[in-house]
Amino acid sequence: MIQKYRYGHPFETEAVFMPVKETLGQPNFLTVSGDKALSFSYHMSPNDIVYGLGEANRGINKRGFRYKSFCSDEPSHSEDKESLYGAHNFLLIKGTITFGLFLDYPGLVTFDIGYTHLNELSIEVPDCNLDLYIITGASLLSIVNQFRKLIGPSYIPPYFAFGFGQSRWGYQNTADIKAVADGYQKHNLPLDMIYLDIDYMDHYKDFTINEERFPNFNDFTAEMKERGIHLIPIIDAGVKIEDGYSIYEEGKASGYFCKKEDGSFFTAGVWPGRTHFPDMLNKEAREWFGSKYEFLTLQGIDGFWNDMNEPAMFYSDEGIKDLLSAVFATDLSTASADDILPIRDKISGLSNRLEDYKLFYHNVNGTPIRHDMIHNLYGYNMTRAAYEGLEKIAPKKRFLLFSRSSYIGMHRYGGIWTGDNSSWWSHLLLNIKMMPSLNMCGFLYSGADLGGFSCNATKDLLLRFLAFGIFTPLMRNHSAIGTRNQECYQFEDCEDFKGLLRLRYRLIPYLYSEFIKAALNNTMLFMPLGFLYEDDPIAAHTEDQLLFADGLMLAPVYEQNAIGRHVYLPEDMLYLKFTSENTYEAVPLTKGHHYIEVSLTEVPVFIRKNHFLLLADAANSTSHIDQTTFTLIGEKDASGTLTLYRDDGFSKDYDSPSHYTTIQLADGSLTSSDPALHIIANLY
Ligand code: MIG
Repeated sequence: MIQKYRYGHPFETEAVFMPVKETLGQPNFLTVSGDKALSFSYHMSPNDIVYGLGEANRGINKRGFRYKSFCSDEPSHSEDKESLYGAHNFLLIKGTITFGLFLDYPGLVTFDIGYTHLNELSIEVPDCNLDLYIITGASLLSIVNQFRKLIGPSYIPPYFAFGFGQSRWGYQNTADIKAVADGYQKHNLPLDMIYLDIDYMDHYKDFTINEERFPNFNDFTAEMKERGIHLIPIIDAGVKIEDGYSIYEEGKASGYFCKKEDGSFFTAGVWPGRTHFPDMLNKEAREWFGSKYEFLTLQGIDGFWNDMNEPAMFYSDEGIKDLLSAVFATDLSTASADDILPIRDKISGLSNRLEDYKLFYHNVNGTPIRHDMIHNLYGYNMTRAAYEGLEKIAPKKRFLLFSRSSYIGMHRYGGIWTGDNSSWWSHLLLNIKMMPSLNMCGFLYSGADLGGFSCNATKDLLLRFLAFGIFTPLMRNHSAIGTRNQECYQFEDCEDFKGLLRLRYRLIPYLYSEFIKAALNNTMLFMPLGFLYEDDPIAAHTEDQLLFADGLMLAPVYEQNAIGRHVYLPEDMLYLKFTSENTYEAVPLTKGHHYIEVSLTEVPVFIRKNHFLLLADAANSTSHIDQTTFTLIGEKDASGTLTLYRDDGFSKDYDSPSHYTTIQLADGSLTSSDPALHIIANLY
């Protein structure tokens, strides 16, 4: 059951897809106080678990910290950080009372989850206009399912987007891109996508190509596609101020950029230098910006990543003026550290200043809305602009699209990647912990920068990152300029990567099928163990193992120099250890605690009772995966059904019954509803 409580006159965020009727009175379970600002509190029992918050720092259980929903370009995801790029105000409390809570408010929200007081949950909003939804149900899964129906169906990418992608900030020209394709192909390592970071553009201008470094881009795209590689360019939020640049000129002439109170356009410094921010909350401006993606689709591009859309800014005109006046007011001959340090702070505080977010306005159906009040909707609406634009450009075709910043509701338009992590072991663990929270909020197509974005990756870290990444729908190795080269072939004995990458490709038909079913049925791909084994306290408090789709459990190794790890099995399971793309060991294990040995090139997977894993043959490109021949792995005495979803990988007709094949195992014999399917059953 979903109850909606309305306070004041909330801004229409369009997070909610299936409107529900308002319930009058005060919400169940929570204590509400305040009138100008609202505060919601809840007393937690010591063993209550608080799930949620989507893309957020720390654990699967969010207790013991304070989080702030305020989309932030946060380049260092250290443990103390309260805000990342997304604002996903969904909590799921499991305990004395079990309920879900969604706070639909597009500005700053603070979630104090046992930070100030160990057993108090308190949510603070500096405003009195918002919608609060309370969701109850028979299980955690049912609450998530209801929430997902409320916020609408998840974005579905094309099939190729399940392949492996290589990215790096710093690829300068066609030669760099070709070298990446060569590097992978030479070593027989699969690859479907190479990402183009900001250097493909002419002076970082959106919807331009640097023709010196990327001549005949159209031909280049075609040449790469012939080699099985999709090029995926980045699009940044800020539009360069430059006379004669058509995007700037058009936006200026139509008034499509965000304005200050005096009616002039707000200026922010980002990669292109001084830019204006397209008013993504203005429907016309959104349509205009979205239509611009055609510049690239006409040249054979079929995927994009939207960046810097918190929106991030390095500085504003106002920030620079303020800094300079402080500098000029300081007499260096007499200044003490007390005079200089505030200047240093002004310099380091130039980026993403709250004061700047208060300086500009959006035109929402003719009403000016100050940016900071709806800050968390900007990236959402940039990606919506892209999705809706692409829908007009090619209505029947799916494009790959994901964003850095997001709000609840953006999952209908694209996926997200989790931004600038570091080549740290703790960030592999963070990746593992974040996936289920993202899924709760509908972000199914998501993943982290595998190997880590900042800092230098080592080969063992990348191997372990990939061993988990082979299960994340978005599987991309991405790194920052200036860091150690991180493409798989850059490491010695790079054939060590082959088994992992090719195992991913063996898994793709299964992953794709499970993904589409999760998107259409509003279920999750990654789940905390507690979602299934609700009454098992050990399972419920396990933070480093996940359930995956319908029937698997994952227990990745995430510590350096580990030769394996402890695993807790909440029930008997079949333990599979992939030792290479074609070999694996299969051992039935009993419920309880185990230590499993896992070398750097091995992948552990657990199959639940009466469930199966389906593997295709290995391939080096999604276009070469044979979708008619499979190996099914399960337990000898298992009986059950697996529904396999297949389609052409780019159309949008998900509902056709012809896409579904039922594979059934009973009493050791296998049947399928598609006679053309060849399945070998390997039962243990
Ligand atoms: O200020 O485009 O998160 O993935 O490589 C950095 C350069 C801007 C941030 C993104 C990262 C990307 C980088 N961008």
